[in-house]
This record gives sequence, structure tokens and C-alpha cells, in this order.
Amino acid sequence: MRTAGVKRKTEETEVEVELNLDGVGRHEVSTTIKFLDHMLAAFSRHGFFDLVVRAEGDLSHHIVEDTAIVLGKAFKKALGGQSAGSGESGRERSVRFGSAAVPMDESLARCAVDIGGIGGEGRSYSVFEAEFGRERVEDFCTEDIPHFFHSFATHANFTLHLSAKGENEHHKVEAIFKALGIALDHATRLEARREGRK
Ligand SMILES: [Mn+2]
Repeated sequence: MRTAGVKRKTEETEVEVELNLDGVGRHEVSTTIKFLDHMLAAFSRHGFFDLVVRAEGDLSHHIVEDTAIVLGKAFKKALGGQSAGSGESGRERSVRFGSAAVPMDESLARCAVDIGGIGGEGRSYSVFEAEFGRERVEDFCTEDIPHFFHSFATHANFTLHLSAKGENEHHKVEAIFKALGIALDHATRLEARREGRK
């Protein structure tokens, strides 16, 4: 099973993530930030990842940042385990690339990922292209949105490209999280044909 549990406790926050890449989209998310809970639930549902996230802390910026770090570490760990008998990591046996375009009414989000890295060590990149006309979406600061994805990509060692356009900020962000879930679901799928190349 490609699963991982990661806990992180600092002076500012305490975050716990349990992840199953081969899940069905079951989730239990509680970060004290309602909009982030809503987004991570959508990410889990559309990525078919089973996900438990428990986060609390002093300031919402810290909670967003540290949740992204722990979620990224959980992906890295779940993909990094050696599969029985093959000696290869889940990352090396996966499809590797994934992309998705997700509309939500007038908004459209796009995501492309490369989870290959160099053996999952050290290589990551993140590009985020979306403008927000408001400082907040519900109880979430819009300036924390690109920061969330940058922290996530860095700690998962993914290359992540995200973009969105639209009028409604809630729709734009929700479409981004759904696109990320779908793209990562595809990229993390095991590719049986890789076995045939040996
Ligand atoms: Mn919504």
C-alpha cells in the first residue's frame, strides 16, 4: 500500500497528515480554516486520495504553510517506499506526468505535474499564475494560496504548474484544488508497462 503518515510540531503549529494514494477519496479534514478544509476535501475527493488532515496553530498563515509542508512530505513518503520485490520506488513505477483542466462555471483552472524528480531527491519547481482581486476568499487569505502550492511542491519534490482565470475567487481556487487532485491522481498511478522495458 502506498500510504504515509507524517506529524510535525513546532512552536507555532501542530499538523498531522495520513495519506493513502490508492484510496477512494475518503477524507477527514480539520485545519481550523473552513475554506482550506473545503479545498482539501475537494482535492481528496477528485484525486481519490484517502486523506486525514488535523492542523492547529497560532496564526492562519502558519497553519496554511505547515499544512502544505506536511502534506508535501506525506506525498514524498508515500511515493518513496520500495515496492515489494521490484527494488524500485513507487515514484519510479508511476505514470509520472499528469495534467488536468477543470472548469467551475466561469472559471477555468489548469494543472500540470511532474512527480519524477531525481529519485525524489531535491528537485522541485512551482509556477502559479492567477490573479486575485480580493484579499480573502471566505476565511482564507488569497496571498497564502500561491504560498501553499509552493510549499507543497517543494516538500513533495514535485514540479507543479498551476493557473486559473475567472471572475469568482471561490470558483477559481476550488477549480485549482480539483485540478491538482486529478493531475496528481493520474501522475501517481502505477504504470504496469514500465515493467516490460527491463
Ligand atoms: Mn465551494
